[in-house]
Amino acid sequence: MQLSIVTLFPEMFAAISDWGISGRAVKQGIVTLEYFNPRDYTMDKHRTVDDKPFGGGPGMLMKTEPLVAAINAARGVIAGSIEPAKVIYLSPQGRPARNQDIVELAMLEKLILVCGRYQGIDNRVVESEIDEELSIGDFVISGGELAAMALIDAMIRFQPGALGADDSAQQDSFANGLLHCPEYTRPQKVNGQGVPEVLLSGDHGAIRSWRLKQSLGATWLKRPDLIEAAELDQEQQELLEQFINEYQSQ
Ligand code: 9WO
Repeated sequence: MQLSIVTLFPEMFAAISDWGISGRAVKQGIVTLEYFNPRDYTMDKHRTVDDKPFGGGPGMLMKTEPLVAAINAARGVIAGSIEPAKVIYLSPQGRPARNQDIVELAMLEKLILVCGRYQGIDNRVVESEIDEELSIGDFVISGGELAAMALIDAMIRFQPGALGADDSAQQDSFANGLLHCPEYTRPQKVNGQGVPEVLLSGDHGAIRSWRLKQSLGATWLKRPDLIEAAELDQEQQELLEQFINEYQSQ
């Protein structure tokens, strides 16, 4: 997968290109990251990348011409392919991204991610250059880079070969749309708190069933919207009913 990133701060992306699972995927060539810095597409002596908003007020916007030039350069480098690359802008005004969006984006051969800074970009650039505006949550951060990195990391995890076999299997178990069950490691007592007995039993069937039940219960408690959307099979419905009964009798 080829990811072209339009950003004033390409160095920030070392956080994903140099570390951990995403870093390994980059080194293995599973994903290719390329950067297009609007500052490199400026024409003036001061290499200006910001500009004042019409209507006045405090704050600046990204200067339009260098931004559009950088986006077009990103399109050009990956031209020669059948399909034009999809262009995504990360902003709090975007549609909230979900796991299924990541799954679908991860299947694309190429993608252009536009990272805004300051108070954002000229709306005509959104209308003419951006295919989709995505958010990673209802909060404002200082620029699109951290949001882009979160998306990229999540997409990398769906690339074949990016995860080890163990992690791949785990990722599968998240695909059911449920929250993860509680986990415990050593020591067996922490601040006088023990570990659920079943996890020490060695009974793999019982452990699997307990974990599924806790997943369903955690999702029901913390994310009722996800339970609503999930299509639970017979076993899952029964385990959730058990969880709810036990929860309500406590
Ligand atoms: C900055 C600002 C400063 C003063 C008054 C109003 C203001 N609004 C903004 C603003 O929204 N800046 C954004 C910074 C412009 C687009 C890039 N930035 C950004 C992206 N912040 N947060 C995101 C983001 C992206 C995806 N998901 C969540 C947040």
